[in-house]
Amino acid sequence: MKLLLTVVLSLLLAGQLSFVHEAKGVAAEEPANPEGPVVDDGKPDDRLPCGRWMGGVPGTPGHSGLPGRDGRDGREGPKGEKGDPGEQGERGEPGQKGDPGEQGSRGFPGFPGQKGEQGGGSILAPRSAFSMGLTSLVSTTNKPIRFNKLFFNEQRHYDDTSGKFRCSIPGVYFFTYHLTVYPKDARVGLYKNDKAMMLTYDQFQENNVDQASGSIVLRLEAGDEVWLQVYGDEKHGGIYADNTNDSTFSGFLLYPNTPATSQRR
Ligand SMILES: *[C@@H]1O[C@H](CO)[C@@H](O)[C@H](O)[C@H]1NC(C)=O
Ligand SMILES: [Ca+2]
Repeated sequence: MKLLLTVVLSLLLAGQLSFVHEAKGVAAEEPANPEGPVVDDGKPDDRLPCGRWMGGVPGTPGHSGLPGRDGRDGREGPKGEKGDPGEQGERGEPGQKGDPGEQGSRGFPGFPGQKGEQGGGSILAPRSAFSMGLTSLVSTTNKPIRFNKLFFNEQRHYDDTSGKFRCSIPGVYFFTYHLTVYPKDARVGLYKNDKAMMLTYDQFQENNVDQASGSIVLRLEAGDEVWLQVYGDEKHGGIYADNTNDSTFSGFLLYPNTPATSQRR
């Protein structure tokens, strides 16, 4: 197509050139290019009408013209096929640690455990407990207070004649006392085998009734004795009781010694 256009343009240009030669009256001159347009060199007369001219030999094709301008863009082609997937990228650096999440909901309860093995020793647990009270004012200061009002003394480990608890089952014991103080100060000691383990002091207030109390946990061996006794002289013997104001002394075995623990104190 482009070639054809070039040929047509060349022919047109050749025609124009021959016309120019005639118009300037230089048609007689031999053209520099031997292949240039051949002109009748008989009698040049540019005033003669074209009709009278004899048809000459066709000229040689002219030079190629300048390249034409670019054509318009073609229509958009159909969409191409999907390409192959790209290669996997390099592994990135690990991110920062996130905030702790919220606590989850409570789970289901677990299955019950297996039944334990039968324990050794006696089926009946060793027992030792007492709870005694006073029936009247304490008059003596140099010997154990005799609690002879019975609340509980099934094993008879508390002796209300001597006023002492006597240990039969080695183990750990709990003792407690709650005393009414009247009409003078009270200072009482909890003794274990002639040694005061703890002391309680209450100052009596005039026109009043006071209380003194104490508690202790002790490990005892068989034969150990525990009791309460006024600590000091007679002016500290204000330990009192009547029908409506009790003073009590209680104790019980918390747990017995195992064979391993009975060695140590
Ligand atoms: C014993 O308690 C009663 C109230 O129950 C009281 O009126 C009385 O004064 C108390 N006894 C003594 C010696 O204070
Ligand atoms: Ca007091």
